[in-house]
Amino acid sequence: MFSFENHSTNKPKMTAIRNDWTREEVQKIYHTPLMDLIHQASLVHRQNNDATEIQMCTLLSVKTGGCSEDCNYCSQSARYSTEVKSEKLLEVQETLETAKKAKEAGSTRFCMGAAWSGVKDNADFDRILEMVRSVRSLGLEVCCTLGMLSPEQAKRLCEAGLSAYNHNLDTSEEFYPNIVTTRTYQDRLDTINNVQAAGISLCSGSIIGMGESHDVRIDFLHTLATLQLHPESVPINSLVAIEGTPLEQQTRVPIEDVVRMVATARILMPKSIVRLSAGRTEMGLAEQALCFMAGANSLFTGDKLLTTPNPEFSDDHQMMNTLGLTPRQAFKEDSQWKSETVPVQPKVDTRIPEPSMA
Ligand code: SAM
Ligand code: DTB
Ligand code: SF4
Repeated sequence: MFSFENHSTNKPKMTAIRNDWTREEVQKIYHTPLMDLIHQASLVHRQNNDATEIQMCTLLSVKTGGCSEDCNYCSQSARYSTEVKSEKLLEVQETLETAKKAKEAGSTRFCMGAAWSGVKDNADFDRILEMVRSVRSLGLEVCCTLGMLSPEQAKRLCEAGLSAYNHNLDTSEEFYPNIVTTRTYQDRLDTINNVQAAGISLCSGSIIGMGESHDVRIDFLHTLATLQLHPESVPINSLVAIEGTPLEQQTRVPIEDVVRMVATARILMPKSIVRLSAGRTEMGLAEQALCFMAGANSLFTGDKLLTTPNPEFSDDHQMMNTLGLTPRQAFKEDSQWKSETVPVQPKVDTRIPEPSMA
């Protein structure tokens, strides 16, 4: 049982990596009074990571708009009338130029996004593989987010040098059909499994502020934290309400909810990178500092996410200087997420039973 009661050493009793969290434990952590939750998450963070380091990742939308899926939050779905128009896949050279600029600005991970439901085995995929090889040759970690992937496609991306694949569960299984109807939660889990089985680090997180309850967030966190291998990174996105989408009227998610989400993720997945993701243009320095205190240790940097604005590189450098934070180097502690023993079977309970007291 997770406990905060070890006040003598001021350390939580358990910071081992666990994937057997019960829903009740997750609920208890999530509902801990906020200042205590931040404190506990901060202790877990400092016991497991260098809390002065922040990973800086830069996004580029290499294929924008025209997507066939109906994700209610997304500016790129062809089903909604938004400002984003459908474009062709970028050329390798153009992508490489943007990656070089990101590296010069201090970014160590470059993430390429495509508004696809999934990858198809065609010339566009071959071009993506070429992009992965060229960006990797710059000495950057390379991430892609291209929608659904087959085991074979995951293998090809791994061979091309992909470091991580972003595929968000976004919310709980129960709430998912309120947000997306053109694919299932199981489709998301299948791709996640294919990514990990190929030996690629998994990046998977959530969006909060889509009208979901606290229970939905707890269910989501429970699903993620009970994966057999935790995601290497966990982006926490606050909804950017996009005009023309079904979620256009959603109000901004309160900062205390973002902090609570970050802190609970940190406690449940002590060694995963927790990334403060979409929604930062609405946050000030003090708000972001609370998130770092609660265990966030990564940012999307650069003035654009995929289709929406993000703080400027220079603003983030200034914030990090003020807070005494430094950029995390590329490929640090990479190997622990590339286990060759990643299971592809359904989960089994591997806990050793407690000895009977009778
Ligand atoms: N098409 C691929 C997919 O859906 O997996 C990759 C791109 S998709 C835009 C990547 C992620 O961006 C989504 O899963 C979601 O978490 C996040 N995202 C998209 N639109 C967002 C928005 N308006 N606000 C916050 N996060 C958003
Ligand atoms: C993630 O979790 N957030 C990023 C990245 N992974 C691909 C995307 C955020 C998108 C925000 C809305 C937009 O810019 O279109
Ligand atoms: Fe398409 Fe991805 Fe946007 Fe959904 S989130 S509409 S799959 S680009």
